[in-house]
Amino acid sequence: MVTRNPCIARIKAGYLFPEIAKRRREYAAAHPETARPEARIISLGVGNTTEPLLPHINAGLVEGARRLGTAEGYSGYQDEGLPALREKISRVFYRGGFGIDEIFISDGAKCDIGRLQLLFGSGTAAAVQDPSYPVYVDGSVLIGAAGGWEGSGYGGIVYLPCTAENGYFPDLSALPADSLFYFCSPNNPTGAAAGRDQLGALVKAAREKGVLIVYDAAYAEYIRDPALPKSIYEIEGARECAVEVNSFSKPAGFTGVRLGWTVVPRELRYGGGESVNADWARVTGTIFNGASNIAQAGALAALDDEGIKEMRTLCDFYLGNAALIRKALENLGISCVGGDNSPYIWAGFPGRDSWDVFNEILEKCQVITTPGAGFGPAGQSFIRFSAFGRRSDVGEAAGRLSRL
Ligand code: PL4
Repeated sequence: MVTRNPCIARIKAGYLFPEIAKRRREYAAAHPETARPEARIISLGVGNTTEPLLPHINAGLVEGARRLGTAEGYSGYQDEGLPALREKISRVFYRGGFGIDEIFISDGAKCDIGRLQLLFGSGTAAAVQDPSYPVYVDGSVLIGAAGGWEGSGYGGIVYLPCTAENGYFPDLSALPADSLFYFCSPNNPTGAAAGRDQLGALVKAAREKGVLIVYDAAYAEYIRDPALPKSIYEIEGARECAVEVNSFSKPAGFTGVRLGWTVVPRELRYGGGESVNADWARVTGTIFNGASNIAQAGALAALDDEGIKEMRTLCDFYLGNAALIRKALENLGISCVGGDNSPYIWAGFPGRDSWDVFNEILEKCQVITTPGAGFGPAGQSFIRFSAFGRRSDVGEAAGRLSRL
């Protein structure tokens, strides 16, 4: 018989979001009254978009599908992505600063994070913001990432706490040399968006320590403070130390359509001088066959002037939800951050176990949330509230929070 990859035994038994879905199902089964509209369970848990696609972007998708049914418009494999889309991403998000060979179209940021981990193998230490999106840690454990870290008993990952005490920005002196650092801004789950000086310090530390930053900008379009950078490449020197993953999921509502991209600058090198860009082309060329051409047509429309306006409208809508949730929590005296440049609110319940708070909110309010401990040790005693939801549901959930 074949043997199991031993790394699989080292990841936590259940991935966070399916675990929450399971608890929701169990609660609903044990509480038949939740079938009644007034007692229905409302989710402020997983960050899943709920609003219909906006018209211009939707028309782009429809037209993309229509063209595939014509001799002139048909297209097959597109490997790294449609050149027109790569050029447009460069123009809209990076002021034309990247060539199309530096922008790789993907089926989403999460998928590329998983594939990126193949570039570095098991010998490279991985560091994460703590708390952070669980894929960075679980994916690192799956490829057997190890090194530079002792005693936590979990996977060879260095956790850099991001707490109220340090303004949700890590102590960079603890960043291990020659490691991979997953950095997400605006952060999931804390909602903290790093400032220009902070990202400047990050890039400086990465260059001094030989660290490669995997910068996850999946929520960049939620930034409303014009002083905050939306891309790591707004910082000088980042091309030599960072890749950036991004996605149409949260700004365009493409969570189900599936489309993202990764920027791998030509200047980026491993310690041995080899090109990361060339390896990424090789890896994706080998194990990825390109994103849907229909989704890419939708993304092209999203990057038209009209599409950009629609993305802003959609993000503003979810930020409106975030404001409602945050106000409801603050009215209860619960201290929160986030929700202003991000669709997540990070609420503190000092001294409490976050799964216990999750259960209490579910039982008293029939509202699903995400327990902070699922994002890392520093998430204990916190709850993440997602602002993705129908406005009527979010208003109802915010009202029910007064039962806490
Ligand atoms: C549940 C920081 C959500 N099943 O849609 P993608 O693949 O382009 O982007 C996923 C993604 C990438 N980076 C960050 C993210 O927060 C997410 C999505 N996270 C959440 O609630 O934390 C959805 C989670 C989904 C999943 O596992 O990603």
